[in-house]
Order: sequence, then C-alpha cells, then structure tokens
Amino acid sequence: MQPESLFLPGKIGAIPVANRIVMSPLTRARADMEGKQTALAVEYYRQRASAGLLITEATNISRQGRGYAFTPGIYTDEHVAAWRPVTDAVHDAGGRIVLQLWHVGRISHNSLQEHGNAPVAPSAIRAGQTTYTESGMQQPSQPRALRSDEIPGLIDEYRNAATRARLAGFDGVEVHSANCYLLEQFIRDSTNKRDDAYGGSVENRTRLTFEVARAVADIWGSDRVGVRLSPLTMSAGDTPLDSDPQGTYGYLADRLGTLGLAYLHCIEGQTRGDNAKDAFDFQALRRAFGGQYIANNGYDREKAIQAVKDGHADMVAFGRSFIANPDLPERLRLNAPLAVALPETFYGGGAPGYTDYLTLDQQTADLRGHRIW
Ligand code: 8OZ
Repeated sequence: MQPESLFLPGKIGAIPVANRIVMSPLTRARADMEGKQTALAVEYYRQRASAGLLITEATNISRQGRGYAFTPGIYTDEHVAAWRPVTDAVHDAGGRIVLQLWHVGRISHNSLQEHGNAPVAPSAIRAGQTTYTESGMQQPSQPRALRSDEIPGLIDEYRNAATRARLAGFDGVEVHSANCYLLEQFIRDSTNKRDDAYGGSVENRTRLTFEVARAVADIWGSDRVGVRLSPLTMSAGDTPLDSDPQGTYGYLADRLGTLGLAYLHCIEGQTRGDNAKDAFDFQALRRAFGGQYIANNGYDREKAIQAVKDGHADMVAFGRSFIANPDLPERLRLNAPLAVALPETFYGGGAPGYTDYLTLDQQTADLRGHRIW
C-alpha cells in the first residue's frame, strides 16, 4: 500500500471512487417546507463533488420519519424531481453520491407530524433535549410505541424511499442507524423496552436495522448499500448508551456482514466530539463486519492517511471541514490550510455558510484582487 493511498482511486462496494475521502452526511436544513431540495443544494453538492464519495444529509423516508423542519425527504415524486438535479450535477462533475435514509423515531414533535400525531418509537419513552420545529427549538413530543403489526409497513417505507432514491439517480443508499434516531432507538436497551420480536435480546434489538438493510439491499443490490452506526453517541434527545455497546454493535456488525453490503460506516466516538478509541474497539467492529469500512469523527489529514495506509479504514469521512472547504480533497493532498466552518450557519438560512465558502483557487484569485463573483 502506498503511503498516500488516501488520494488514490478505488471502489466502495460497486461504486468507483476517485479517492478515499468521503463527505459525511451533514444536516443543513435548507430544503423547503415540503422537504424539496432547492437550486442552492444543487450548487452545494456540485461544489463538493471532488470527494471520492458524497453522502447526502439525512433524508426523511416518510412524513412520520420527519423530526426537523426544512430537512429533505425522499417519499414523494416531487422529492425525486428535486433531488435529480443534485445527482446530475455531482455526476457531471465526476463525483459519486449516495442518499442517507433517515427516520427520526422519537426525536420529533407533533407539529412536524401529519394531523399533529405523536412521533413513534420502539417504546413510549420521551427524549430530552430539543428538536428544530417551524417555530424554533422545542423538546421532542411524547412518542407512542410502534405496534408489532406496524413494523412491516415501516420496512416498506424504507423500501419505497430506496426505490425513489434510484429514480433520483443516486449511486446507492446509506441506512442511518446512528445518532439515536429510530433504528438506533431499537438497538439500545436504554430506549427499547419491547417484548416482541424487536425487543429484549440483542438479536431482537438489532433485527430492525438488519431487516431494513436487507430490504433496501433487495432493491439496490447489497454492494450499493451502506449502514452507519454510532455506538458511543448520546446526542439526539440525550439518549443513554446501550448497556453493552461493544457486544451489541459487534453482534450487529457481524450480522450485517452476512448481507455483503458495500460498507459499514462508524462514528468513532461521540458525534461532533472527539474520538474515544480507548473506550471502544472499532477495529473489532470492522473485523466482525468483514467488508469495507468508512471511519469518521475527529480525523485530520495525518490520521486519515495513516488509517487508510494501515488498512484500518477503506475510506475516511470528514464533516465540518467539508462544510468550509468545498475542495477538501485537493487541500488535503497539498497539505494546504483549511478554512473553519461557522457553526451559526450550519442549520437553516440560505447561501451564507452554505455555498459561499471558497476553493483555494478562488481564494488566490481573491487575494490578487480579481474577485470572481
Ligand atoms: C444535526 C442536526 C439535526 C440532525 C444526525 C441527522 O445527527 C442528524 C442531525 C444532525 O445524524
């Protein structure tokens, strides 16, 4: 393996990639009220198409799966039509893009649900913290537990969303089973108190993620489907960890490995925090899965080069640095300075903090006094 293989082309599942640098899924909350992407999103993703792989922001698989205002959807024909220019723009620029399939579960609010319904969850346990509604930040509403007879319909909604993602021209899909949303609420014994086939034992708690991945793989082919996990994250709704993260997620990784998926994508530590590698053996997860592995969280240039060089990761995902550096792969290759993203423009709003970060070339043109826009 060459020392700088981070910058070499390769393949993730069936998807050819120009380098091993991934843009993490990043919620930006700039879709319209119905969850349709706008021309601004086309520009945003196009600007970042030099990533080996772009993973879209988390995208609602159903109206029920929606927990934040202005996040995009993939459950209507209008959503498909609004995503299509995004995938076309990325492909025209030589990039590859997969859609992240998302259901928030209990991290939602009645005001975001059809007819003001209660959000759904494995068990009727209310989340703390906040979610972003049309009238500002609010505590998630009291959820109701999904009935056992609703689960096949829920899996069908993932199937429908995956089918629509194909129609929208994506290269594959990633199942969001991380960050304490619905699928992870099922995995953890802190949020899953069910006594049916989807609760109790580790086998039962990991069943929904497995069945969703299998259903989506039936539509896409398993080599175009990835799964994202975050065993150590407590972010959404202040969700406590599982009582045995290593055992539970190790079992799940092994089980997902039987599907021959494109990749396993792990947030190695607390999402948006530091890596906590000492507290958890992510390489054991990678080995249990047995397929390709995308590492994420707290990677800088040196760590990413090392991880790919050592074979600890096939690709490395960058989040915040991709917000502020549309040409991140080129900057990493040159070891050029990175711009820093402004948190106040992470969520919501328009072009500022979204499509107005400059590439190195644009910065240089700026310095010479030749403003390019
Ligand atoms: C930030 C704000 C809202 C949602 C995640 C989809 O953490 C998210 C998210 C991130 O996975």
